[in-house]
Amino acid sequence: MGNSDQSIVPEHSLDRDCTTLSRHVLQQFSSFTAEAQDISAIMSRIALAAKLISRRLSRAGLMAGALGFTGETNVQGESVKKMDIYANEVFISVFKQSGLVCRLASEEMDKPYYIPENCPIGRYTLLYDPIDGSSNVDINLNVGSIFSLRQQQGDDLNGEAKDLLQNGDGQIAAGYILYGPSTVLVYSLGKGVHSFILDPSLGEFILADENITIPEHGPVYSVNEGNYWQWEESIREYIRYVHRHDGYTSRYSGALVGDFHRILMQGGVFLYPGTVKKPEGKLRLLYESAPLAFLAEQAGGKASTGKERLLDFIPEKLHQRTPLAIGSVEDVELVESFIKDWARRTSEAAAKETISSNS
Ligand code: FBP
Repeated sequence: MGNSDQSIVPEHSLDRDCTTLSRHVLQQFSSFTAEAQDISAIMSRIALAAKLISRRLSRAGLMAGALGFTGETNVQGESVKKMDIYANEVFISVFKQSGLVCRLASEEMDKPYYIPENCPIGRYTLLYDPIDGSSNVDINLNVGSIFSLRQQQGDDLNGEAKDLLQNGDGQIAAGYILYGPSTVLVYSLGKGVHSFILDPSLGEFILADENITIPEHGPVYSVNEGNYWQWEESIREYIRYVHRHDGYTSRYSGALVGDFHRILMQGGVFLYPGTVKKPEGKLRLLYESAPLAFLAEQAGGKASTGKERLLDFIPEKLHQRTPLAIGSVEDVELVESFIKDWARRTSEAAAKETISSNS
C-alpha cells in the first residue's frame, strides 16, 4: 500500500497513533546516543509505573485493603495511605534490574532508596511523589504522580544525598501523571512540554499535545482559602483583590497535579503560600514544586516562592518545603507584586517607627 491518498488510514492519525512516549523522547534528541536511549528507557519505566497505578486506582474500590490508611506516619508527619505505599513500591519495582536509576528519593521515604544492581552504572536519580493529592484517593477524585530526573554527582557514600541539594535548573527531565477520567502523562526534557494520553486498548501512552504553552493570563486562581487567617496580610490582600475584581474564578481540587494541569491548559495561578506558623508552606520542593516549575517555565509560564524564582531556590534538606505560586506569568507576577508591596510598606512603617521612637 503506497502512501497515496487512497490509504485506508489517514497517514497523520496513524503516525500520531504510533507516536508513543518512548519514540517521542528519542525524537527529542538529535541522534540515538546512549543518553537518548537511557532517557527513553527511563521514561518507559515511568510510563509502566503510571499504568500499574492507574489500573490499581480504577479497581481500588472493589479490592479489599486497597484504600484507607496504613496506620503509619511518614517523614512529613502525615498519615500514610495504603495507595501511597503501593505507588511508592511500584516506582521502585519498575527500575529494578534496569541499570538505569541508581537512587530513588520520594515523599514516602525518609532517605533515598538505592538499587544496588543499578549502581554505579545507573548515574540517574529519580525524585518522585508517588501519589499527589492523597486526600482524594479514597473518594475517587483526581490524584497524580510527580517525577523529576537528575544526574547523580559523586558516589554519595554516606547516603545523605547532598548532591541533590541544588537549584531546579539541574533537572534533566520532569513531569507528572494525572489519574483523571483519562490517564495523562505530561513531561519535558527542557525542549517544550508535551502530553500523552493512555490508550487502554493499546496499553500505550499516545501523543496528545506537543509544545504546550500556558496563556499569559487566566481567570482561575487556585488556593485553599480555608487557610485565609493563617496567611500573611500580603496574601490576604491578593485574595481580597481577586474577590473584588471581575474575571476571576476559584478552582481548587485538593490535588496539586490536577490544579496545575488546569492552569497549564487554561492559564491562571496556583498558590500554596506559607502560613504564619509554617512560613515554608506545605509543598515539597524537590519532588513537587521544582518539577512543576520546570514544566511551567518550559511552557512559557512562571513559578515563584513569592519572593524569588522557584528554580533558583537551593534546598537545605531532601524534604525541604517552600511556598509556591505557579502558572501564567501575569498572574504569578500579580501575586509577587502584593508580597513585594507589603514588604516595602512594612519596612517603611518599621523605619518610621524607629525614627519616631528615637526622636
Ligand atoms: P500529598 O502529596 O501528601 O498529597 O500533599 C500534597 C497536596 O495534597 C497537594 O496535592 C495539594 O495541593 C495540597 O497538598 C492540599 O493541601 P491542603 O489540604 O492543605 O489544601
